[in-house]
Amino acid sequence: MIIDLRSDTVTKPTAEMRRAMAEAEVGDDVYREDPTVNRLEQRAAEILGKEAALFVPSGTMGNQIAVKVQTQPGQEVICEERSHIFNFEMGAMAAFSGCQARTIATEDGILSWDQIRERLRPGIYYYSRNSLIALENTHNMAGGTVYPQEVATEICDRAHELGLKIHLDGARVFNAATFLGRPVREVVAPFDSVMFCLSKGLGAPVGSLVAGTRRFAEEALRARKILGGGMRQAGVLAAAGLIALEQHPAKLAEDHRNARFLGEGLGRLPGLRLDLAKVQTNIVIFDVAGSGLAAAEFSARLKACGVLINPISDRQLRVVTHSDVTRQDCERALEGIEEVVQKSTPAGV
Ligand code: TLP
Repeated sequence: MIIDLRSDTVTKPTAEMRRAMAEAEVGDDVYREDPTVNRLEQRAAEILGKEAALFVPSGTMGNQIAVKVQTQPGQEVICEERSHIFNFEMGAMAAFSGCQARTIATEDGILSWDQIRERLRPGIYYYSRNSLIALENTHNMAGGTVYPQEVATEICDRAHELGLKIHLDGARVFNAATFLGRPVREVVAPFDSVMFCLSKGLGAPVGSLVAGTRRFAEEALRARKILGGGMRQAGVLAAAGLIALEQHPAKLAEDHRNARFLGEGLGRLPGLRLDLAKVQTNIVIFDVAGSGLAAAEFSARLKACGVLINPISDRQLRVVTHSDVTRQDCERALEGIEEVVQKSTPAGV
């Protein structure tokens, strides 16, 4: 049996999801006539405490819709240097919205208002205008780190005073809420728009939501259609999404406990390094340089032991726990990792 820790996107729909998908009441969602999609959007808006939400096929589309709706061509979007919206969306903010990213490097993925303030453009006509700030919570490539709520709130409040909009890439915001022990609506309250994924820790096969004011959602609907994201009988997907949204947030704490278990185990192995303080949610990033192996080679050897973990740089790998891996799977994964380390660690390390 393969243990797949490459991402929380790999989960398969549960039996209950599959049943709900088979039985879903559907209609043409481009006419806004799919009752299951409408129900999902309504529930998502309620849970987030936003006026309206729109079902989209992917997190990438949700993020890019938020950029499109809240910027003009030629403007700058401020984001963290390792953010998904900047690194893994193929320059979409330039291609689709005509915007350039102004990135800020941080150690832990968490921006502060002071760092943002320093990068804001002066209001002189020959500068690009800032219009949008995009935060990522949890921050994926920093290792699933979480914004302290007061840091996020300060950024939003100060930005609003200057007339800037704030988008939250909340692909894993339910993980952030779990870590903070707060309702997700509190976590997203200060943001103008928020995207979250059903298809990550929440376990649904497909889909994300993007939410904000009613006016934002109306514009988002147009942007979704331009991107080719107008789906038809999408209720079959929304049905699984509803189960993910209602039931799975409560299960995330277990993924977090498993990640910590893995993090602690990895920390005990010679040749591996990681910062346990950053293991806050369901992601563990660890450095294998001390094992004498490049991350890609480490990953290939692990695969031969039946454990899938992706490299994210020459020396780092990323583990992501999710609802399809148990504590026992994590124990087995640690054994596999130990085996790779034992066969590779240079003597004396
Ligand atoms: N993340 C994926 C990969 O693309 C890296 C993963 O395996 O973690 N925002 C954040 C913070 C994300 O982590 C992701 C996907 C997205 C947006 C995009 O979501 P999708 O894949 O649905 O377009």
